[in-house]
Amino acid sequence: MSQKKDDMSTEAVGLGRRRFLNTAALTGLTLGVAACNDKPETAPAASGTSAAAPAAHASSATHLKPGELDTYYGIWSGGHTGDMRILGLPSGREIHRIPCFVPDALVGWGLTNESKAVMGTKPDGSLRYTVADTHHTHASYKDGNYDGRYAWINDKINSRIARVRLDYFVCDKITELPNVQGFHGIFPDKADPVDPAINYTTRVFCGAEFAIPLPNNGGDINNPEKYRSMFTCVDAESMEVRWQVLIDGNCDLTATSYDGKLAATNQYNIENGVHYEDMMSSERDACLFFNIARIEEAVKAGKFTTVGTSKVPVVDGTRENNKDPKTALVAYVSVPKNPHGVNASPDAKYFICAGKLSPTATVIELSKVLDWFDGKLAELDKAIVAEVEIGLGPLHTAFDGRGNAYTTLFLDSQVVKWNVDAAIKFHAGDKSAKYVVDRLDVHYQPGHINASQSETRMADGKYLAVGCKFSKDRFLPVGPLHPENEQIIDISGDKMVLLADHPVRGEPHDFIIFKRDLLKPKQVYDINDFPLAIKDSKESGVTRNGKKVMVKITSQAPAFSLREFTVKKGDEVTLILTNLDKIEDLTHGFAIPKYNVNFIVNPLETKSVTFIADQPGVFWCYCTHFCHALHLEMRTRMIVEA
Ligand code: RUQ
Ligand code: CUA
Ligand code: CA
Repeated sequence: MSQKKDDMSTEAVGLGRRRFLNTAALTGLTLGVAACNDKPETAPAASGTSAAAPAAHASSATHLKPGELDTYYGIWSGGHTGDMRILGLPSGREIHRIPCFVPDALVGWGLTNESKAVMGTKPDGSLRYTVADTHHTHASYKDGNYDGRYAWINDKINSRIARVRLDYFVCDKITELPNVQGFHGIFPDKADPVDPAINYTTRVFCGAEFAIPLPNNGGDINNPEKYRSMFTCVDAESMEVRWQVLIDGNCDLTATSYDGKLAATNQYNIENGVHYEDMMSSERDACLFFNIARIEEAVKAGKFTTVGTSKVPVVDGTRENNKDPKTALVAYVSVPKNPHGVNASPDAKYFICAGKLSPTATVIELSKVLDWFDGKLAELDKAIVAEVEIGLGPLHTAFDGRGNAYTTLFLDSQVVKWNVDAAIKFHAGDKSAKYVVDRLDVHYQPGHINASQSETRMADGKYLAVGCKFSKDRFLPVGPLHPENEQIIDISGDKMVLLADHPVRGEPHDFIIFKRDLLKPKQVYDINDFPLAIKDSKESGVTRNGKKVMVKITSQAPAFSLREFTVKKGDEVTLILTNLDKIEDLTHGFAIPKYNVNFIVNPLETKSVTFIADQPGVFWCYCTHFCHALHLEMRTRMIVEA
């Protein structure tokens, strides 16, 4: 075991390239679990890699004393639970979950009229979708750092993008992207490509992984060569879709440059294959670079089409029509077959593509891509300044701000720390350049990785979090479904030090970590933010308009403003509840037995629900959220007359 790792721990990976590609393709089929089956049963041996024993100072960092606060926020995607999660780091404690795409029983997300309006409903008022698959989450920028306004998260299943307000930690908008399926990569821009005054996020880019017939309305089903995928730009403020780019191949992960000029997507299906085998036939795939200024000029000049019933401008980014660098909207840089993550280095110079099926990382220099667009670089692939072997199954890369990259190796179950400058030197011919700095076993099969402030100009190289897809033996067994294992690693020294394991409910993918002072959350709402707010408890009561009945109630611990209210069987009841308590942490709930209603109202928040009073009788509506010594007494009687 240690011998094998030793072999891997130098640049001269002893594995024949061809043999690797063959086995990797096979292992890919079985999710590469074979690679972790040969691990010892017990905790990992440390030979050949960083010591697994935590350093004293470091381990105390993750064990906060009671009442001590974390120094970093983490924003985590929840995977197919469809939510966003907020963690404190370095402790790794989960502090909050923000429902976005799927209903949530704690807050009444998907039940209240306000949340349904965000989520989207069918003509009959029911939710359009109740499943989602969130993968990637990133936050808004200013001056190359997070500005605390928004975070975005994708839903791969239904091609939706959700925005979360980071002042209240709530989802406030969801947009469904037209003309695409399998929306996967997402990244906000960090500046405007043209106007230097706009040094903050105004666009969010979305890559679609699956190619479909365009329009997808029953035609071309049997013409896979006509299936296409698109790269989409969403307006960060309005959340409307601004434009789309038709491409060859597909989109996987997305990255953006600090100057706002370039966005990129990795592409594993250059082959435009419809079947699994077809997607792996080419030795090289691509990383696509989008020239944002040119695309927006083309849209302005009317050089676009539309697809089906969608009004969104679609520009042509296909290979055939983007050969001339001077007019190209898209540049197809080649990268080894079936790559995965693409990540922007905090020095703003490079995008790094992880090889996945290839044991390599590819370093692409952004200024050279811009040179190509300017006609100053004859051969686009000359923008590749390094392509080096780092280990088996590279997926995603994080940075420490000191020139080092940290890439997850899915098949090796390791994180490899490597130096970008040294890799560039090695690639340029200096075979004495030692670019692999360190390796650390993780448990097991890591996917995403991120370091504190890694996706900003202020990468601080303190902590690394690794999302391990398999936890196997790391936690008490709880039946067939294992939690995932999020591991926290100290990267402040030369050697990586594993600090802690955390079980997490499936299935987080991506996450970001940033200093806590970048956020200024509000803990009490502004009552004026809610059009339906009942500002005075004296406005409470029942008003009727034919069969439509409006019930206005306020809450103030430990009582609701109405002790009872009466409606008639068959009424369409809209109940509005404002929480007039303005004290931090004083949340109330409102449940109606037999009516499938329960939601919470935070301080000075207003919510409403609408239902048909179809069952006559007495229904004790009660507060579900512990608020007061008399919390149990906090109720009101709904009388439904037959
Ligand atoms: S992908 S494990 Cu959905 Cu983020 Cu790479
Ligand atoms: Cu109000 Cu419990
Ligand atoms: Ca491929």
